[in-house]
Amino acid sequence: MKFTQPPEGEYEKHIVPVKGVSSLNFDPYAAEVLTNPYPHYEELREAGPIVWLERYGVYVVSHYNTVRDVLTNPDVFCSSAGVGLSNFHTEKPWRQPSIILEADQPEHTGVRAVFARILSPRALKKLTTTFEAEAETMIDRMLENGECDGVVDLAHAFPIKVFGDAVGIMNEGREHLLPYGDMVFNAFGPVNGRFKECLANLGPATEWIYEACKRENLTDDGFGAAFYAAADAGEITHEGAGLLVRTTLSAGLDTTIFTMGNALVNLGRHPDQWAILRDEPKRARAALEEVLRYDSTFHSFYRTTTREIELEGVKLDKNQKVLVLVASANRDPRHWTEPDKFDVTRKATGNMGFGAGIHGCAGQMIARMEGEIVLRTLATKVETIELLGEPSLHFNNTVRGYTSMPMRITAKKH
Ligand code: OVV
Repeated sequence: MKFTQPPEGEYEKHIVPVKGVSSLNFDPYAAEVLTNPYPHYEELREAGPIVWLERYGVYVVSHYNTVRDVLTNPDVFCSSAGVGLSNFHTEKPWRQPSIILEADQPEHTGVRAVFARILSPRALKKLTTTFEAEAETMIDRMLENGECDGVVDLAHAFPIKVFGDAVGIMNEGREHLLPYGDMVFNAFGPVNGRFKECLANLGPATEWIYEACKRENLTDDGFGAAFYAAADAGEITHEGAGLLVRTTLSAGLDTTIFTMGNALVNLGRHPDQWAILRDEPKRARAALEEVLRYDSTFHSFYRTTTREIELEGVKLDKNQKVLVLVASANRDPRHWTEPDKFDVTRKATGNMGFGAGIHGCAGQMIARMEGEIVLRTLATKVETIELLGEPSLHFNNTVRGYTSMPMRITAKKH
């Protein structure tokens, strides 16, 4: 594998390309920023709707409206140059590009339609009872023990089991899913120490994923089989079907796992908000939406300009990378009232945790379904959640979540 980005510490200082735009030495990937990014995002928003990041030679947009404008204008802000810092038009991608994430119209359109049909609400409906039964089993087991790890026993275990089964992958080797996803999400950022360490520890995960995506290794009733059936029908190629299985395994685990962990941490830290949900479990969907807004799992990705364009009064060159900070948009006081308040009763829909526009998360229906079922089942069965010590934060260039969260839970008395 060959990487064309300069190694850490050797980034040249990029000169501000135009007058009238703030230029900062800010590093959105610094460990200190990832530990608590929100005060940094506020500073960034205060510096302007579009800011030049000297260290990486990219613009960053952090205001709600600007983020939405960029995401909903895919003809100018494209995805085919990759949605990470690396520019696929000039640099070799670390893996074969995704045919849905890293593609533009018109090629993207048909692929997206096939993917959307296979993961449509109608197709998901028949999974509801299985997902609910699994959530109940896992939460009952946690209640029996009292002391448990919210991430390991639930946030991690649940998607690995139910989403893995829904795609139809083999049971053996599922421990490779998370490290692979960690690599995928680190690779949207710079080739920094975090990226290199992740790659060095990846082991056989990439090869395992490659095997898991093959038709002969999939069950005949999952999403994976459905992608291959679409290939048989001539809607996509057979290679494309395998790549769509890879998409589900790249995008569908770390994200949902971290989101459920973030939900548990934030509900554990805000007992008043937990009480509101516990007293009315039907609030689960709205509470999940507030978690996605308040502590977004996906923090950032990039777009690349296809031509010269003026954005917020700044003239951007063609082939310019723009960092789109969705987690900052979700805290922008220009859009939200008291954005730094975790409030499960607020109307958090319209948050950009799943992106926006034609590339908005294609798995958001199943992601919401998993999250809602887990939160509703918790709210139905659990009385108190007590965090035992600090949860362990996981550091990744793109996604935010926890690897461990010791807690004590008690059962509701009926
Ligand atoms: C949204 C997302 C994240 C990571 C990977 C992919 C998609 C993919 O299509 O492979």
